[in-house]
Amino acid sequence: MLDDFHKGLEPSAAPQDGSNLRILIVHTRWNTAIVQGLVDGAQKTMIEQHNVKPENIVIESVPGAYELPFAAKKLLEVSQIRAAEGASDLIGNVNLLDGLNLNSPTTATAAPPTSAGAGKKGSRQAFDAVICIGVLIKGSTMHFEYICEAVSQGIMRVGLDSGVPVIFGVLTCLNEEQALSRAGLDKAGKGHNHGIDWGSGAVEMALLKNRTL
Ligand code: DLZ
Repeated sequence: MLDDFHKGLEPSAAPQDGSNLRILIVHTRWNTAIVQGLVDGAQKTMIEQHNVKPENIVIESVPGAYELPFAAKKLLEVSQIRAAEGASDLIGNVNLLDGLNLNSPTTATAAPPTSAGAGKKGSRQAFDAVICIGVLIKGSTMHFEYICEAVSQGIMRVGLDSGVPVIFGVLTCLNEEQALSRAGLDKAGKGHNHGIDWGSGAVEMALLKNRTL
């Protein structure tokens, strides 16, 4: 065994300043206590370690993990449209779905993402990254396998199709103990909150997306 073996995400060598970034977290309402721990870990890490402004982290929820890809895609499109419109009342934890017809074909009119106006009060900025957070726990049927496959493929597709990084923050666990441990909520206190890694990963990938070579 190597002495300096690092289990989990090795921090990036480059500085990861998220002060101009706007990040969307979409989380499920299944297994809420565990999910909340993961959301908290991601949010805290982005604010405390990467200087993301609290008002630039938008948090939305969906019923279950299966709904994550759709919500990520839809909310990304909405943020891109609003950024393009340049309207001024979108900042903080606003419900992006308010007043919007989720069945409208917005993709056709979606403008490219922009980071213009980052951090200015009252400005609109498209999301620079999305973190999809959920916890899937295996039951006695094949349901788990189907949802895991669909969600992981769906989340990958949203990222590649939109050009905006989407972090796969979904625990796929064989039992509740595994999930608690991976949210840092196990009784023994030996677990690790993967939300921390997802927060750092979102900032790193958002900076990569915005990088001009
Ligand atoms: C139905 C279901 C089951 C059995 N288990 C979970 C789970 O462990 N974690 C989760 O996030 N969602 C679960 N769901 C709900 C599905 O993701 C989805 O919300 C429904 O099938 C409706 O599309």
